[in-house]
Amino acid sequence: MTQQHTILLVGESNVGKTHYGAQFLKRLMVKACALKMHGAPTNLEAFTTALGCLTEGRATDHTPASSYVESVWPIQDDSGRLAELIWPDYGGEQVRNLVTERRIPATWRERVLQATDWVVLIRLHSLRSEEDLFSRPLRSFATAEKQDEPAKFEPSDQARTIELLQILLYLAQFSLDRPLRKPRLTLLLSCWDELQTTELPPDLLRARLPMLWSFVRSNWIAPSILGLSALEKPLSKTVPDVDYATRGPEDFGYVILPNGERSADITLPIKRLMAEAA
Ligand SMILES: Nc1nc2c(ncn2[C@@H]2O[C@H](COP(=O)(O)OP(=O)(O)OP(=O)(O)O)[C@@H](O)[C@H]2O)c(=O)[nH]1
Ligand SMILES: [Mg+2]
Repeated sequence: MTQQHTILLVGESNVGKTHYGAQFLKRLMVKACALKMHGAPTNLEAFTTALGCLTEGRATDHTPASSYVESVWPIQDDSGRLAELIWPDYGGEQVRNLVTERRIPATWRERVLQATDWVVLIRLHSLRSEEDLFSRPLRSFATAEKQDEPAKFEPSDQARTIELLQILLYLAQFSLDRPLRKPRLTLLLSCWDELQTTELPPDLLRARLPMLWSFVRSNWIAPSILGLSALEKPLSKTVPDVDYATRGPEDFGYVILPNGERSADITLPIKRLMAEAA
C-alpha cells in the first residue's frame, strides 16, 4: 500500500526551503540516499533552476513571495514501504503573513488540513535574540514607559514561531488536551554549518529557544529535532564553488540526528516519518 505523505513544510523566508528541496531531489535522482524513487516525479519546475545553479556550485534565488508549487515524488524506503511525497516550494513571506495578518488564505487552510506530517525549518543563526532584562539595562525599560506614544513591541522571533504553531494547530482543529501523536512534528535546525557547534540539536534548541522547546515538548508526544545542512557550506549566487562543480552537489550536505550522529543522507528526516507511520 502506498502511504501518502503530504509534508507541511513550514519556514519563513531565507531558512533554506528551496535549497533543501533541490538537494533532496538531487539525492533521489542520483540514488545517493536510503530512499529510492519508484516512479516518475512530477512538477519539478520549482526545483529546476535551483538544481541547475547547484550543479554549477552556485546558490539559487529567493522564491517569489506569491509563488506556491508542489512537486510529487514517488518514493520507497529500504523496507519496501511506498510513499508519495508531496513537497512544496513557496515564498516564505506567506508564512510570516499568516502570523502578522492573522488571516488564513483558503489555500493554506486546505494545506494544513491535508498534511500528514509537519516539518518546520528554523534557522537559528538568523533569529534575533530577545530583548529582555538580561540583554538591556533596566534603565531603558524605565524610559520607554515614560514616553507618551505607546511603544510598539513586536513579538520576538521565538514568540512568533510559537504563535505560528498555535495558528496551525487551531486551523487543523487539534485538541491540545493531551500531547499529539499526529501530525508528527519534525523541527529541522537549518543551515547547521553556520552554527559551528558540537551540541546535540535538541540541546541547542532548548538552550536557544527555551519557550519554543517547552511548547513543542508539552504538545507533541515525540517531536523530532534534527540539524540540517542542505549545502554543507555557504554558496555564492555569482561565484561558482569549484568543489561543487567537480564533485556534484549530491556530495554535500548532511543531517545531525538527535543523538549527534552525522549522516550525509539528508533524506533521513523523511525516512523516519515513513517508518513511524507504519
Ligand atoms: N551555509 C548554508 N547556507 C544555506 C544552506 N541552505 C541554504 N543556505 C542559504 O540560505 C539562503 C536561503 O536559502 P533558500 O533555500 O533560498 O531559502 P527559502 O526558505 O527557500 O527562502 P524563500 O524562497 O525566500 O522563502 C540562500 O542564500 C542559501 O544559499 C545551508 O545548508 N548552509
Ligand atoms: Mg525559496
